[in-house]
Amino acid sequence: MQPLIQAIMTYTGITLALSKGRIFEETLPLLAAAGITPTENPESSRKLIIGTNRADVRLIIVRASDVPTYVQYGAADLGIAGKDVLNEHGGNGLYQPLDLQIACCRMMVAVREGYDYAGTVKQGARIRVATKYVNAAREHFAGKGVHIDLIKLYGSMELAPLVGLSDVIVDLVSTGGTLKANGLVAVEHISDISSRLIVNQAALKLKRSLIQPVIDGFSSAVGTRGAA
Ligand code: PRT
Ligand code: MG
Repeated sequence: MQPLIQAIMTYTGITLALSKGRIFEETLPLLAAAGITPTENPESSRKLIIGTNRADVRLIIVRASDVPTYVQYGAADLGIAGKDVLNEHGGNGLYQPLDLQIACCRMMVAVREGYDYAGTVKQGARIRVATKYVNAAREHFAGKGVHIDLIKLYGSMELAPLVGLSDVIVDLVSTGGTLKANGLVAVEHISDISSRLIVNQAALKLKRSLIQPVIDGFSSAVGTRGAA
């Protein structure tokens, strides 16, 4: 086996799964509080396994929606994922010790400007809903007693009502700029979203001496920020 592959496969430290972009950026201060500094920036590096200043801690960079899967199967010991992603994944076998209060946004129902959402709901008409968040959407509309046809998309949901694919979308909104730029308006708030630390339960038992200090470091950083 090549030395690099062997080192990767026989790694005995802990592995934290993260996605690039906002989650990585907002996790950096938490990592710093736990005494961990990545040796490379995933935005500029093509590497998917990133070392840190600590020989016993490494990061893997995966798609946001794949983070729970890596942790569930123990390919990563810990991960950071949005509540939206965890809700769609189901969270099976994952311990969620901390709300990190990062990458905050709201899950909303949005429509084309001028679309009579309240009227359509009142009439009891079926509504076509395009979204990546099918579990959340199903749960939300079932709770309201509204019948829907769900159309699963993987991104750019904002386009769907503009070209007649759907009547409404369920999407995440942070500044509201994307909705506005596409002539959409939010008509209903479904839930507040933030990112959670997730931990593989078997790994927590086997590697508690390495994992618990990371949980504690993150926890005190979140607490301090909340008090500031
Ligand atoms: O991009 P990719 O398809 O790989 O996956 P992803 O979109 O799930 O990942 P990423 O990195 O974009 O988001 C990671 C996590 O950040 C999500 O799972 C959320 O928990 C959280 N988050 C916080 C957001 C937003 N804010 C957000 N604004 N995720 C996505 N958005 C998108 C939203 O879908 C919409 O298209 O940004 C757009 C709206 O932003 P505003 O500021 O214009 O309102
Ligand atoms: Mg994205």
